[in-house]
Amino acid sequence: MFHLRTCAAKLRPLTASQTVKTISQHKPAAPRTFQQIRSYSAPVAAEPFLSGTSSNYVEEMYYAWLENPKSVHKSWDIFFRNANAGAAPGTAYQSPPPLSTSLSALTQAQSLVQAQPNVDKLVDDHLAVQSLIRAYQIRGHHVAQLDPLGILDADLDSCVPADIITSSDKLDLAVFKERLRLLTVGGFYGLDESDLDKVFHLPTTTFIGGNESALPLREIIRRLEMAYCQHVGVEFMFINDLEQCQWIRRKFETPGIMQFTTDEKRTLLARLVRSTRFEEFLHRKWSSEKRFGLEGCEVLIPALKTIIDKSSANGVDYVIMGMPHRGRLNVLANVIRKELEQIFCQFDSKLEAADEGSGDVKYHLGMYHRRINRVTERNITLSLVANPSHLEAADPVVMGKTKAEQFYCGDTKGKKVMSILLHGDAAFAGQGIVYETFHLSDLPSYTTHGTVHVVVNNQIGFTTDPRMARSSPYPTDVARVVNAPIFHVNADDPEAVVYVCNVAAEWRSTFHKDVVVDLVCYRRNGHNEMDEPMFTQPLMYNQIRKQKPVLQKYAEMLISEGVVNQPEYEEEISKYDRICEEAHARSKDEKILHIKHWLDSPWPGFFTLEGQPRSMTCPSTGLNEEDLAHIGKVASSVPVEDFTIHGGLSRILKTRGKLVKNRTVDWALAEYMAFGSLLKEGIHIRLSGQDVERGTFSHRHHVLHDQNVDKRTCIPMNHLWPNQAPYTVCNSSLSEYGVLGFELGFAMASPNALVLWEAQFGDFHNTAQCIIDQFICPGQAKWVRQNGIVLLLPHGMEGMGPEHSSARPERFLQMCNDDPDVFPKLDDFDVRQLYDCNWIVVNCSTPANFFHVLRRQIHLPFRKPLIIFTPKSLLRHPEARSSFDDMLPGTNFLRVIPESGPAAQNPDNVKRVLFCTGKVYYELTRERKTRDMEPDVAITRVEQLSPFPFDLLQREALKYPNAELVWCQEEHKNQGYYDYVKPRLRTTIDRAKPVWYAGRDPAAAPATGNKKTHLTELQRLLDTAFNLDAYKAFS
Ligand SMILES: Cc1ncc(C[n+]2csc(CCOP(=O)(O)OP(=O)(O)O)c2C)c(N)n1
Ligand SMILES: [Mg+2]
Repeated sequence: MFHLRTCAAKLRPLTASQTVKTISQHKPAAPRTFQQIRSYSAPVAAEPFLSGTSSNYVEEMYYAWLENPKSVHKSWDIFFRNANAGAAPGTAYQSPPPLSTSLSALTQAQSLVQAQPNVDKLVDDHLAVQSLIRAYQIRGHHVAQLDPLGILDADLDSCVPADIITSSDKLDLAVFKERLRLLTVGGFYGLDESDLDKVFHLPTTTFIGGNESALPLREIIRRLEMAYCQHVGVEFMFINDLEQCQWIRRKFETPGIMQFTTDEKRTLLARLVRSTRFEEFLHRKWSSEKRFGLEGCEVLIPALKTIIDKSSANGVDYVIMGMPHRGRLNVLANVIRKELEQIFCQFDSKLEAADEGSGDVKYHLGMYHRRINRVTERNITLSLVANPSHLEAADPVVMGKTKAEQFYCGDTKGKKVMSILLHGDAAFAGQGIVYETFHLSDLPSYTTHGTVHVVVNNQIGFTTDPRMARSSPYPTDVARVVNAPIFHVNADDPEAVVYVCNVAAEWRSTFHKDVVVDLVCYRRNGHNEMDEPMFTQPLMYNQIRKQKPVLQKYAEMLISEGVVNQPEYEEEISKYDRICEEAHARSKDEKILHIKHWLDSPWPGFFTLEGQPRSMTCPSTGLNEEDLAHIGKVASSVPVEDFTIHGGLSRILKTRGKLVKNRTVDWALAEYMAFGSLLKEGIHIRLSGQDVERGTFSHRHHVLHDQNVDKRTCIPMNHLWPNQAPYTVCNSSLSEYGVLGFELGFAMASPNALVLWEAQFGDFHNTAQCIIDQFICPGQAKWVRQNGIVLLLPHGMEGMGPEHSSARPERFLQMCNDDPDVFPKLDDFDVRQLYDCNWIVVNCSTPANFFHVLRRQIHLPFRKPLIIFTPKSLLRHPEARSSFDDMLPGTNFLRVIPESGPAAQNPDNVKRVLFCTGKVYYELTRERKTRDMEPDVAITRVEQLSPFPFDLLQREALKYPNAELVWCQEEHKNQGYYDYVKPRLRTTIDRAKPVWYAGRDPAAAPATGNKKTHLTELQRLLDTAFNLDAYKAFS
């Protein structure tokens, strides 16, 4: 196979003007009709019927005949065959045979046709040309010159597809001829060299003709090469929508389309100056600091600015961005326009942080900025979401935030708010979250109506060569699953890059679908500025050393074109250098670092101007009787007419109705009450996760389905109050990482929404661990950004096996920031302790407490993530019910539910206090009753595990002076809550007594798969809990 890629030395940007020039040089006389195409010796005009307007008709017949000779009348068939075969003037036409045609007349006509072997070739050749055009459209990108270094193939394959002819003025004619010969001999198209100057009609699926409808083959090939095999490789033919394919073809095939005005070229140069000189400035000032510079892809800055300009011109006024480390500071400085001094002072190692928390390194911080777009003179808000080092993890977060911003401004079509995601080549191909995020892109409750993805494809990931980093041809192949067009572009051709970015932005505003720009570039330095790339990529880096920076190349080109002159260019450079120097001087005045200046999602009005909560109190989260009754009524009815629900559901609603009548709630009703009341208060609620609409355990039923009308649904929660906030409940795709990230992003946009993500079973949050570890747990500490997301994690040992039992409370508790050994010095544990914590972890044992904790989440004057271990069997447990009395005004969430039975009446006689949380409480009380030990054993429920209720548990522990203290859990000893609770409980009593353990033994798996073993284990733990001699041997 020939390797026809050109080497780097042959690379030069092909400008629109060149394109136009070369095309016009080869331009053939404009052929319109078939007789000219073939230059027949017999002008068909000599035919008596061919005159004036009839020629259009004849043309139409001819094209129809070309496609299918049988589609036209026999007389036309014969006529065209004769004409094409070179019949003498006036003889091509033969009267149609009369109906009673004699066999001899037909035979005569047929013999004339058969006598013309060229006829079949004509048809075949046209078909061959159509196939050839299609081959370029499908596979042209494989031979596009995408690598600025000229050493790697962007698709990791040096072969030229067998059905593409690569002629080129750049290529050796002999090579071209050989290739053509191979194609001919191989019989691919049946074309040969002699066909190159024949003129072919162009199908409607190409725009290479411009105003021409036919071109010589040589020109067809040349124009296809111009469109598909230069510095842009367009991957789009997998899109199964004709209009979209046509749109893209028009954008890339129309001759001369890639034209730039002088002003546009100058703007592009100025942007390249900024991008390049910014990195150079940082390098000059802090040569040994890591900054993950953009060198080798400086074109990213004009690329992003183009996308933003174009989108702004199309009506977008808010762009939310996510990006990894590479070039982040440059994007902050030159795209978002963060003050340079704020960036520079991050390099000062002596500056102290003014904010609480850990802070984060400078190339992870976010930003929010509203300004005028200089090109469109329209206001634009730009936000770059802070991100962890975990590559691509911010993708769904950006999407969620974008969705929320669209939601809050009523932008139902994504016309005003959009997202841009940046990626590295290795991460884009390697990280599964990219795929998960793509799969959210077209789901009604998750779509952001198109994201523009930009890949900084420097053809390396740290030290790993792409051939070791992915199995797909391109790093962008994942985008094909959603039919997103992918534009690969040589990043050393700034005009091609800007053109492609314009098309990408236009695509997004036209079709509201994702699109990918793959900037094929290189990395001039190592992975970071301290890294030595020659260890692992010696040849590549030898080439890189020889590579002229793109700014220099482009400046030289514009100077040679007379677009700018040398002094103007130099002045542009010194102007920006001066800006940097002045900002650097100012940065020295900064005395302190404020991470809050890097906030990506400010919540105006929610905090004081100093960023503090407006109060440190939380009102009662109770609700008046009428509202409880009203919500209960709606929850147990179908609020629309003529709507038939499933019989089983009717029974469920009836049961709900009875509960409401008895002033009681179960779990589902408690959730209804919490949601319904917050909606009345204007709080938007969004509940998302797998199968949440009905509820995995079929207890929720927030979306009713008409049994007779397909897709007719009703959400009673949206029929509660006249001016209520909207309720969104949405079944998600089967993704935890993506969807949790999305909801976290949604919750970032506003404090006035209750955003909940429910795991199907608690342990499935495993696959979203990155969002939990990198964003939810430390988000505020790293980025001074609060977030009130709620995680509902079904948890509990029900004999269902190891996989569905544990939401892994131990992991969440291990990441809580409260000190196990220090009793907090606080006047107010109710609110202040919550303010100090990194997240709240609860396990409610009653529906009322679940109701309160959801409402408290919004009524707190600040936002903290809330992790709730939710029950399974308790959803239907007859004792797991709460009275309206526990939800009325004046009631609140109970951090601890103390013993209130006989043991509490005579505390001195109590021999043991069992501390527990969640569902095991019901097993313990039943067992205690069976054993008739109510006066001997007190059972105290810890409802809020973290922050730990030191104050209340101290009270409980001291109340029973003669009792042993035991932590009882159904989980295994190395799991659950024990390790978290034990030291803290001991702190409450100054370590005066031991805290014993009653529960399952340590184990590797969360639960047994054997039902009998499960029950035996349960009985054993209950035996320990109520065997008053159990710990004697140890004390
Ligand atoms: C999830 C994850 N795994 C590994 C890393 C470590 N890491 C940081 S950058 C990098 C290479 C990334 O390559 P690429 O995506 O091509 O971006 P580039 O640095 O080339 O711009 C790696 C492996 C990480 N940050 N996150
Ligand atoms: Mg890379």
